[in-house]
Amino acid sequence: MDALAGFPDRFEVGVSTAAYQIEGAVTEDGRGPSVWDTFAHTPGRVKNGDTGDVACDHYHRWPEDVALMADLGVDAYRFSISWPRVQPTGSGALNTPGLDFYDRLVDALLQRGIAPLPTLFHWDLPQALEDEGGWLSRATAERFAEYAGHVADRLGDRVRRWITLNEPVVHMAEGHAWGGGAPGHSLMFGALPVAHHQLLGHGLAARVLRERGATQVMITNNCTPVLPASDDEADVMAAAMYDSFHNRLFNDPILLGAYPEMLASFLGDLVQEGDLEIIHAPLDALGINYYNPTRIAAAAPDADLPFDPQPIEGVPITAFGWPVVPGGLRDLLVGLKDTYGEALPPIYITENGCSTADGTDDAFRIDYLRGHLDALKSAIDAGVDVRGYFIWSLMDNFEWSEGYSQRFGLVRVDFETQERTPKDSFRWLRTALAARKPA
Ligand code: IFM
Repeated sequence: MDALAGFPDRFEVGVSTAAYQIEGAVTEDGRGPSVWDTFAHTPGRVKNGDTGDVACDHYHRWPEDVALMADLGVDAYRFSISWPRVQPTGSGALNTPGLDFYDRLVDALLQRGIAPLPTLFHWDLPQALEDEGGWLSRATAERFAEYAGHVADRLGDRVRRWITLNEPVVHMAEGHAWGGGAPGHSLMFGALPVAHHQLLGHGLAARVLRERGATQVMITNNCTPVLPASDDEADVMAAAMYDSFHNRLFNDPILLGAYPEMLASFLGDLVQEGDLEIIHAPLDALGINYYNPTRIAAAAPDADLPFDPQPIEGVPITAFGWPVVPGGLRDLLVGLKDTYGEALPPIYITENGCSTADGTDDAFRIDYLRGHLDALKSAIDAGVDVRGYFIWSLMDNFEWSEGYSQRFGLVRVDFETQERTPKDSFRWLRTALAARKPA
């Protein structure tokens, strides 16, 4: 059992979840509605009409979930704070029972020796803020920083490291460009303000968190190595455009203090004096979520967007239909080092995992994780400073517009009874964690 052998001392292994995907209890103890409550309750938006109303009922069953993590033996737990649970309308009054919930969770994790790694925004914007323009409005960046301060005021005596945003590209693209996720806008390139305002929110929140004693501030970006579908110049250009849109739009301003050239003109007047300095504030570490590479061809001349994603043939696919390419993780990390050089801070893989068919026999997931850990090791051997690896996800949960149809968990959840059953991958990982030599 050597999947975790050969990693640096103190390399952290953890599991990830997100509030709307697991908590349920959406109307309990003063929580306000989020864009995802609205979206999921809109007929036709989510597969089978599923919602996060109950999800994994983690709001009530968290002691059992913490016990599962302790049994698994992970070093850390990445979870997200539900903004509408702690500040129901996204500004003004706080909701004490909501803050109490995270307070108890943090204490329980620390008692079990599991380091908490909270993400402050994983897509569940308070609906009241959406009604005022949401992330299309610059004011939301300021509200986000205020909210970050309130959470740090409550948890900052025990939590010193934070992730500001999860995958701002996906929230921009799915939520505002193509409309497949909440809040469901289809603005195409008109969604770009959502990128700038989230990044500004990150920068403003980073300042506030540091003022409250944070020692490690991160952002989590979803990154994909982009492969042109052919050597044809049009495909190569389209791939470069996609790379700018998906990866560089979020990495460049944070790491280099500038937007990628290909997109800068679309952002125009949005970027006010001083914004880029705020966004480019020192980052202690970069969170990367990796699932697969993306193969891009040029789109038809009359298409809405200039790039056209193509299937990747000849590799296994997950239950979701996503290609499994572990080497893409190595290529991505080495590529980031080549692109950003000294500007690249230490990296944490804050999500990696796969959906598999329902059941507890998930040899597919074990192969997937083993392959990606090997690829990660080879990136570290090639000189990339990677400090941790978090598996998506601790347990089966609400997979956004796919509802409960995609199962990413190390633990199976029966959504009728809420029974949790560890899968084979859970036992595999537990054995690998136990076999690690103490640092
Ligand atoms: O479930 C999501 C998660 O919320 C964000 N990253 C990708 C996962 C799998 O789709």
